[in-house]
Amino acid sequence: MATEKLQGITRRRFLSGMLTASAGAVIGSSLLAPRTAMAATDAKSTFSGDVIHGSHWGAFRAKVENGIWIDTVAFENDPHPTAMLSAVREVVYNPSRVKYPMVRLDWLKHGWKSDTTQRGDNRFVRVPWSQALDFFHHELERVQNTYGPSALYAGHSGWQSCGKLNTAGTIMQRAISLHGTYLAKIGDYSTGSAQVVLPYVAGAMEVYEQQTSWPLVLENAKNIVIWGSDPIKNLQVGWLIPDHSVYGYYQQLADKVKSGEINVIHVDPVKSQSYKFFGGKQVPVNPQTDVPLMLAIAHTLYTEKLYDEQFLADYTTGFDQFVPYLTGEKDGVAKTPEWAEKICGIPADEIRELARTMASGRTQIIAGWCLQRMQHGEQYAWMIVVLAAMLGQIGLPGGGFGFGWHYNDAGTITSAGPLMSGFSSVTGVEPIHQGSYNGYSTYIPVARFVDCIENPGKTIQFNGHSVKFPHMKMAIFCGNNPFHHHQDRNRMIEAWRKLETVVSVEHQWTATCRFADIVLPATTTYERNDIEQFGNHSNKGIIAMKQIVEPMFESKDDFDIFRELCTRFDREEAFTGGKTKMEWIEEIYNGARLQGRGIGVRMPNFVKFWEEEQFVSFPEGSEWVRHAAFRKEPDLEPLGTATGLIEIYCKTIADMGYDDCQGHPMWFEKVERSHGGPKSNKFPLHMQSCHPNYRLHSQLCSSDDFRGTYAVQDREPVYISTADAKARGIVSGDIVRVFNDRGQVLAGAVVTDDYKSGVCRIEEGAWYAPLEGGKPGTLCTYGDPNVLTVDIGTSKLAQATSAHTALVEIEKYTGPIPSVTGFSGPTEIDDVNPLFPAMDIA
Ligand SMILES: Nc1nc2c(c(=O)[nH]1)N[C@H]1C(S)=C(S)[C@@H](COP(=O)(O)OP(=O)(O)OC[C@H]3O[C@@H](n4cnc5c(=O)[nH]c(N)nc54)[C@H](O)[C@@H]3O)O[C@H]1N2
Ligand SMILES: Nc1nc2c(c(=O)[nH]1)N[C@H]1C(S)=C(S)[C@@H](COP(=O)(O)OP(=O)(O)OC[C@H]3O[C@@H](n4cnc5c(=O)[nH]c(N)nc54)[C@H](O)[C@@H]3O)O[C@H]1N2
Ligand SMILES: [Mo]
Repeated sequence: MATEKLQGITRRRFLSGMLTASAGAVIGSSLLAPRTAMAATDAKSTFSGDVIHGSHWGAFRAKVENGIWIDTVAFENDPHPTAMLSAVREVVYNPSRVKYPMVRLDWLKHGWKSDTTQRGDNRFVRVPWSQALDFFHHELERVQNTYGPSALYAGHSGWQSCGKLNTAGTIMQRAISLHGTYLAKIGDYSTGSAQVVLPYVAGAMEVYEQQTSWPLVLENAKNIVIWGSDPIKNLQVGWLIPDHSVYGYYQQLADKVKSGEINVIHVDPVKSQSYKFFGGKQVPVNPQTDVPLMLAIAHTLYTEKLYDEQFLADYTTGFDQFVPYLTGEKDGVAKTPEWAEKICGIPADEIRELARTMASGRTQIIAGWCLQRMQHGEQYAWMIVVLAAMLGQIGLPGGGFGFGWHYNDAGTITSAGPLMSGFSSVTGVEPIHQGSYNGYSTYIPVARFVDCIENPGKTIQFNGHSVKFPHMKMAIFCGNNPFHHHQDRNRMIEAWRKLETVVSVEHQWTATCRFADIVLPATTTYERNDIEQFGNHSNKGIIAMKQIVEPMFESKDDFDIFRELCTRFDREEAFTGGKTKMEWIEEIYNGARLQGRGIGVRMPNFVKFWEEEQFVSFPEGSEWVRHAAFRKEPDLEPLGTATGLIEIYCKTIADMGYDDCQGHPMWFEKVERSHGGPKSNKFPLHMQSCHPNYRLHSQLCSSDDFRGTYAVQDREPVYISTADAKARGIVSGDIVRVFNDRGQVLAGAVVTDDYKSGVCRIEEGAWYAPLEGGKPGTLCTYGDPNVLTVDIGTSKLAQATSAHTALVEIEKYTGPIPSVTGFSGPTEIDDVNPLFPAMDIA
């Protein structure tokens, strides 16, 4: 651990796990004084010892003394643990813990007729569990009977904890769908536009799939182009438990870059963690202008005849329709490097050089997701495929494109072990309520959900369909945090007032809890038993996730919360399937064991696994090349597109007739864009809200001690370039106000040469901490970037989030400095009659 003085503020910085030789050196010693543990625990257990568990940050052994978790040691089979692991213990004990079932003050008085402008002022009343669940059930009944299923929104998903049994969102959906049908969501925030466009273009979503094995890439690639991706930062976490072995390959890549064997190019306006880790050359493109840059590369490949005509003929369709756009024959604008330079900021000669380099040998394109999380994000994903098709190396080791390299241990070799199934949201039991949707859509694109609340009756286009927004009246959130992840916070606060009842099932008192009516305290994964696969794409084995400490306060497992809800409408048996939680874990394990037997992988029986071994590892699998089967036998292994080929021109999309996503990839101007684009006169800085280096979204933000290692004067850092800071009289350590027409936040300045001038960043997941809770436009005292982002769909095709289309201005903050409001739990009002005689929820 290094201690660094920064403008009078001490910022403890943890060395990143992957940079150190031994795991023990990072996580082993107690990094954090366990003061929160001592202060908050109500441990009844006197257990002392080590407990194995797993998380999105990796597997570990918790050291427990007298029922209190005091330290965290990385799992011995994790060669590159993340520093974030030291923050997970705090999730159990921190002051933001949801302790009891709570009901919002005015909702308790007036039920669904409450004053919804009170939401967000954080006044809540503690109620008994039975009462809270009665309210919940009552509201489900009322909404189904009064409005029908389209008024109930219960499909929202998110980064619930891992564990094959306790998947919070699945549990919630299983219980709610036993009661009634509801308004569902489609898509996700992560890859919302790529996952809609790529099946038309490349036949698969591409984003969540395994990638070519790293050993083959290291052996065959001459160039690796990392386009808007930061794998070193983003591979720290996984959807399941990451095993972090992939960092070994990145270490080898670093060696090959150093020795000149592999040439890495990072197309990124920022010097990323990956750039710093394995080096290479940076192409600092202006934000949101990658499509012009790619078009100019394509133009160069075309005019200099550097493209693979044979590959285009054999494996693709529609190049002919794309060329007239490229040359300008179609719209009078040739997409030359000179044309692109003015938009993307990269000199024309450098663009030509980049094209020639990419065509000079085997080139692997590694594409990230941030770029498809902006307006017209579909075009970027599509254009990456077109470039790779022109280079003609799709399906060769170390060539072609991949959209999932920075995610879930991708590029590791998948083991030969069985895959565990998990608890399911589907029971086969009919719901009690199956009312009519009254002509409204049965689903909404997930990132349009606030649009839906705000504009009932409005019809939008989505992927060739019309979606008519229903009147949403009740929403349930479990295992996600919309008051961090959704865009344009102030618009959201106003729209939210139209909802009659909001339920949040959580273990951290997030802003979503503050804006809910009924808050139910869930256990953390560390307070219950579960089982999970170790390694995502790698599937290295199975690990026991054993309960570390007793559930704190009145928290209950999601499983029990929803089981008890189901007893209220006589569906408990259907919910549990007649099994206890431990029986489910055993069944899930035994399913894998049986599968293992079929493929020659022997696993111990459950008791031996659970009580003694606690981890089984699987034998090595074989190396694999993405798209190789298609390249080898395009007729026998066609892609899942309409033609079975890569679609450079897509008739299906063209026939939808959308102005903002047409038959082939194109450059569209954005509603706002830095470096001379729209609105840049008023708000000159492009604000990135990339994924955090020291959190998983909003998770771990409430770990006070860990937050103290990166916060600046208690605020979320805003990274700003040296030139932009100087022009504004800002130095590192200053509290600044970041603002635009949508809102304003305080943040702590970190001035850095890593950022191109005109680009700044506040990492997503910083908790919303309003100065005046519930008031639209109020100052956020901590630095939630989604106060500043725009809430529009990417296009009519995918309607995904456009979070990364956002301009801001930054100024030194000179007003009175408010304390941070976000991390202290609810304001408990206790002078309300506990029998709730005034409640009028009928
Ligand atoms: N501006 C901007 N916004 C973004 C993004 C961006 O790049 N920029 N990225 C988007 C992306 S890609 C994503 S995936 C989303 C992420 O959005 P979310 O998935 O909503 O983010 P998390 O902070 O992981 O929220 C998970 C919540 O579940 C809770 N939780 C954890 N375990 C349990 C459990 O066992 N039971 C229950 N009941 N709750 C639990 C956690 O405490 C936490 O509050 O954010 C999106 N928002
Ligand atoms: N540590 C950590 N890792 C995570 C997560 C986390 O919360 N924390 N979340 C996980 C999840 S749910 C997801 S969806 C993925 C997200 O994965 P991504 O969306 O790919 O990740 P980001 O970090 O947002 O952005 C990646 C890179 O894009 C660059 N970039 C931004 N704008 C532009 C641009 O206009 N042009 C170019 N060329 N580059 C640009 C950024 O500078 C950054 O280096 O990460 C996963 N991994
Ligand atoms: Mo995501």
